[in-house]
Amino acid sequence: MDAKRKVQALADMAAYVAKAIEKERGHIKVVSHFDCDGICAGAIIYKTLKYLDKDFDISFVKQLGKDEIVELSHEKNSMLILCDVGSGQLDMIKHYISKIPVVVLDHHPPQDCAWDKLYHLNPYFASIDGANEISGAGVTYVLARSLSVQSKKLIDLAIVGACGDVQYQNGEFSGVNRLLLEDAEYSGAIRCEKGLKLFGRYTKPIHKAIEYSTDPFIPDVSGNESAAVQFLSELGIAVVDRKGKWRRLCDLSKEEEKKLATVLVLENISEGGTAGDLIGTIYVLKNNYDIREFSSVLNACGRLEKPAEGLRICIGAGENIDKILHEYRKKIATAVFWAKKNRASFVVTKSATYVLAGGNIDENIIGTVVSILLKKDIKTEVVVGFGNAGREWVKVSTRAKPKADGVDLGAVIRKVVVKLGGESEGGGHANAAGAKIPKGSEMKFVEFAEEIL
Ligand SMILES: [Mn+2]
Repeated sequence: MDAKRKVQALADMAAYVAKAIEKERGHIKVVSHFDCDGICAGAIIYKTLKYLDKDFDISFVKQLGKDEIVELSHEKNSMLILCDVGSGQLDMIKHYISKIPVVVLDHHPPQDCAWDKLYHLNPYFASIDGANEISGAGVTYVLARSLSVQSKKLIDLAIVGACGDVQYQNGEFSGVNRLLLEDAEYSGAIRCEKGLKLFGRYTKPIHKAIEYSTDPFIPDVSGNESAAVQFLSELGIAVVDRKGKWRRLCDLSKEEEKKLATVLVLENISEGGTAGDLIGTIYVLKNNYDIREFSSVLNACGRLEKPAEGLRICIGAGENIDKILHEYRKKIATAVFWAKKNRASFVVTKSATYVLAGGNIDENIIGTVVSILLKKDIKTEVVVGFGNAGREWVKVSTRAKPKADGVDLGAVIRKVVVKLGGESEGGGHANAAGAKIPKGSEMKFVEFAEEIL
């Protein structure tokens, strides 16, 4: 079946789910995931239920576990809508919330479980690959279209959600996401341009875009404003125009952009990347944010535990994008600073550096922090970070240098985690993988990982 027919099949199922929502007159509780995809899904359903004039409220969860489900079961709602979560928790939902209709809009692998009050929309039922071809926001969008024609203009959020879930890979979307992108371009919700793929093309002064660049990470320039200004002036690129206004990447001449691109590409190749990482197609939203840039803003909202602020930003009611990014950078910088000062507490072996951060770096950012450390401060090919995740768990994030040969961190994580009674996250990749392990088992993790590495 081609993608178009699959989408049609999904839309047909959505029409059935939509009827249940249309009929509902009581209070609807919406619960969505707190990452970029979940925030986009939440914003899509929020706007759509507003169009329909429904009585509802929305909240976000880091995960949908037993505690969250039990808490929901005590609330007085007439209907529950779950976005970007739920398909993998059906048994538990059925057990605790069997009296009211439950709508699940999710793209994670579904449990084989159904009951008469469950309205379950999942791409799996339409032979669509939920890991790569559609996100939770995409599924929610398909449903929203069934509920209201006005929801058509929310299509850009379906794309941003997919981007946040890393379904935009090597500069491309596939399957349903690609169809959504074509629709979004056609309707003008997203425009497509070619150029240097640096964040802040329209939204930041060029020296700020350079300063904040982590891909590529420019040694002695990234993270340093005056060095960024110097870097540009050495290239003969003025940071202010004739009227004294800050210039943005979009204000540069083609020649200037080319000059800058050449230097950045060389830098990126020396880090193990390719020219294609930095030059190519850019998808720009109506608010002038690149979709990748906007999805990183929403991910920052999640990691700062401010998903509701992310929703406000999505619906154009939050003007605090810069404030959020500033706060996020500060949080990351504080954590990196801690790691640099507490190097003595790391376990360093021939194969890896183990950053035992405990309560000093939280689970939301440990992955980002170890990625930054690996670029400059860590000599080994592999880094493993441990940060507390609640009272009982520790989040483990592993990263390998792009040049690291023969290392498959996904496989390492899966093997070690089974022995410790933890849970690996997603599939895991050769260069990056994460998991949760029981608190106190960090040194056991080091021991088992060393045997494999
Ligand atoms: Mn998702």
